[in-house]
Amino acid sequence: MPSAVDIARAAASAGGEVVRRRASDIGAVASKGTSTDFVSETDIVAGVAIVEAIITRDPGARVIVEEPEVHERTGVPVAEIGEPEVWVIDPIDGTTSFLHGYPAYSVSVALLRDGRPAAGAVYGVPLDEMFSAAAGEGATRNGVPISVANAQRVPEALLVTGFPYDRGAPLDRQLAVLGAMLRRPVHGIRRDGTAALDLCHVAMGRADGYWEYALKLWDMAAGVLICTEAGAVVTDTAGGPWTARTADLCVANPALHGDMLAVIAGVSEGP
Ligand code: LIP
Repeated sequence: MPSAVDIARAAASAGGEVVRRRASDIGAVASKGTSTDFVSETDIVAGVAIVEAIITRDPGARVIVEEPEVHERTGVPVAEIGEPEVWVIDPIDGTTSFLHGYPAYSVSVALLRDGRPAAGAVYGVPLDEMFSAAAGEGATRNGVPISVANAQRVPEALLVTGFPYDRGAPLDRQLAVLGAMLRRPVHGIRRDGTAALDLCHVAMGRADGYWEYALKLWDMAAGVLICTEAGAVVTDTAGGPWTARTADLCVANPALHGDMLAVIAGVSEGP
């Protein structure tokens, strides 16, 4: 059987080919319960291709896919996070960007073993970038090793972040932290709408750090491993250890990570 990271790359690539092929004809779009959270037919078709690529190489694989329709179409049941081995899949991370034709979206595939990422791949479709990592084996972009940048403090840093679909309390908290980072003052802040790729930008030093609230496991499982293997510290926004149930994330090289946490900690708990 191929290695877990080889399977992750093959699956992310299979999903990426579907996304690329359908970028100009994305198919039907449905709301996922809010006016800002959507799923397209392409999300589902890509998810099916990803699951099929995994099952072919890892028969009997247990999976969790963001889109429940993928489980329905493949007949593969929804796994539990805590199972010994489970694949966690986001067929299109950055769905909103994809729907609008904004070139920032990715396919994220991770394998968790006992709740910890063991292998992962994030395929950045617009730039044809395959980021991947296996635990203890480093991280690569298109096969070339990558590592985090060395900005030491927020005023030296280019940061990436994102905004939650929930425009209530999580957004209030995020806007307060965003203002504090801007007033620090940070070099700059970018928002591309795909946590998976945001994490890969940090892993290869294009961005110095990343924080975001209210994330889902499938948004970040692969990117967290890629960042860790590239030398980043990955915690929740209070500095606690990352787990598969973490939703609020802070990621950077060790020195900058501490300064980011200090800025976040200095922000009052919203209005
Ligand atoms: C997206 C995340 C992004 C966040 C968006 C959205 P999706 O995931 O990757 O970081 O800011 O609100 O949650 O929904 O495109 O898979």
